[in-house]
Amino acid sequence: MRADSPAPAVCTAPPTDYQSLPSVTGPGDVKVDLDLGIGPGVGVDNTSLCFRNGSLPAAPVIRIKQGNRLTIHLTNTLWNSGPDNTENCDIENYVGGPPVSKTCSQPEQGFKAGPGPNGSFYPIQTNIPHLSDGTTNLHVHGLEVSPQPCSDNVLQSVLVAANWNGPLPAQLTCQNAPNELTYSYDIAPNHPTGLYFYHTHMHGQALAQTMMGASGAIVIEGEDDVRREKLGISDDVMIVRDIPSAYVPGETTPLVPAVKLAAASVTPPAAPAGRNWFPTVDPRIDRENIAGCPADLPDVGGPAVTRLTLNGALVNETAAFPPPDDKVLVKTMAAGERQLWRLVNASAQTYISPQLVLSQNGKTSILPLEIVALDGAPVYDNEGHRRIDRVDTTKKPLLLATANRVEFLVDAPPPGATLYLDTTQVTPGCAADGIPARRLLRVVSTGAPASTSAPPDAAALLPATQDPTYAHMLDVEPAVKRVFAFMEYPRGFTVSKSQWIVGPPGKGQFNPNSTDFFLTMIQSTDGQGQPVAIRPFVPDSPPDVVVHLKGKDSAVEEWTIQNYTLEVHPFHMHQMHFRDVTEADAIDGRAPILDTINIPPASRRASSSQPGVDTPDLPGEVRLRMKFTREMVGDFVFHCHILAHEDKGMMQKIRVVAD
Ligand SMILES: [Cu+2]
Repeated sequence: MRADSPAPAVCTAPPTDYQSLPSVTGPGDVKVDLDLGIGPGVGVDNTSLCFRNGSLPAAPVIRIKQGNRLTIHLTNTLWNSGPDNTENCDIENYVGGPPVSKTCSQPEQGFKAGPGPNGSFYPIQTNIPHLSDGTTNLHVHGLEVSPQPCSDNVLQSVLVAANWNGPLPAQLTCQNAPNELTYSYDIAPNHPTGLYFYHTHMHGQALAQTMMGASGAIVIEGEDDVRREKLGISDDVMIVRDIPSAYVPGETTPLVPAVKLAAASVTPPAAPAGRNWFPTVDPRIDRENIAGCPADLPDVGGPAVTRLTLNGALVNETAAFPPPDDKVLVKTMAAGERQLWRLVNASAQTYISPQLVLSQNGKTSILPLEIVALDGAPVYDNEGHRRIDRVDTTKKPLLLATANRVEFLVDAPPPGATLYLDTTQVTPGCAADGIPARRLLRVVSTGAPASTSAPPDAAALLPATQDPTYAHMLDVEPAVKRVFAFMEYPRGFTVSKSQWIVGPPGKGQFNPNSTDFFLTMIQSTDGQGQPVAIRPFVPDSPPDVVVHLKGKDSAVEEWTIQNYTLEVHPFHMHQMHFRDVTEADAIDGRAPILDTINIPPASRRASSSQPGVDTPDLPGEVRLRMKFTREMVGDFVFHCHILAHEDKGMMQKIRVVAD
């Protein structure tokens, strides 16, 4: 260990009630110093990570106007706490490969990938979890910036722990020290304005670091914000994070969810779509041996294993929902005030489904969500006409997968009334952990409303002109169409060393150490996408997908993402937004503009070889229009944003080339 290692930066203790987050900002270019540090968590003797900026009490909201450069100087002050916390194993090839690598403690076993109806199944290769050694890096989620080194690059950026004394990875030109890196991001003048976020993205350690709190918000500001401020509408940034249930005081191994799951919930997975240019089911995918569910396990999933925090404060839960008011985090607004709430689901594993509930004169009603933006992109149709979506969440629940954001208008409750922000129970599929309803926030208003003044008109927020950035993408014939598959294969394998999430797996419970997770291209009209093997992400490998711009400024492709598993997966593409053109979502050219999208689970069928087990039948599916541009030239990744899955290999590398 290096003798001169400074002590880690110390995080502020988490707040016990709702608090608005501090910001750093500037009129032009913005420079921010962040230290990745360590501090107390929400429970007793629990630890969290944080991004420290000077004496600010929480990770700052970084606010920058379009057309400027954001510079983040990141210092990793974490310590590697020893070899027992590290287990990095070589990729091992089950089919014909060596059974045990030099550095791994247990043999690979348990895959069944026998001959299939089409001659054979794709052979399957395995991966092994990496545990935390304090190495890190940074990703600016959703920002449309270069993937080159020293910009939004997660493949070559490596900041080792402050006390690192092992071999050093290659240093970039923007590194003054092995544990420091200066990232520069050029925000284009037409960059979509809205909510983004930063989090660590070290392959193998993304789950642990993000779940311990290593994230913060970014707001890209523009003309919308000028109009908004003229109307007297302030904004409030809300970060939802998840933590393992075992971290909460009074809860010990095995994990005890506080809230019981209802038998059914209001967020059903969508039915699989049909009618494609490719077969609905790829016969070379071994569906019979994909991780299944006990036939009696409902689609609400197994026990909940996570709890939530809101802006760092623990969201309390009681056995009955909703909890009494005195247990709920509270925020005050001025009577008559209208705000823009910018909400990011920065959870590592947990979906949310926001709902506004007004309690007045003994009656409760569900209020519509007035949605201005999703995933940092203003809502508009194929022509570029902006609008505010008024969504009745009792009819169309808003599902925020991990990493999704929503920005919506909220009016202070009338005097004497109470407004609640809930997240309703989510149905993530029988192979997933359960996600119960939670009451995130209680809002009360203070003072008397200004006489007779109605809240400002929401429509006055919108520009008179159309937004061309993502307009007319539905009119373009895609240059290439591709199909990708999410898959999970179980094996008789466990890691002997300490697992980051504690507790033995229960019936139907997700066990991150006995399942391998895959995201693989299986079809493509340009001839790529006939995998020789289904294999997890390998950082040093050649790209899995190559996009050719052929000398043009951009290329539009259509990607179909299929889910051959019995749980949800959020698909995230770095460096871009795409438009969701799945039939059910694309009506009237209203294809949502997103950077992360939930892929519904497969439908279930009884296993033909395992009694009492259901296996996947028809895959869940979404279809996306993507525009690759010159700014994206380089190597970057797309992956499942359930970070346990990403760490286990559910990720691929893409290369965009100019010719
Ligand atoms: Cu996943």
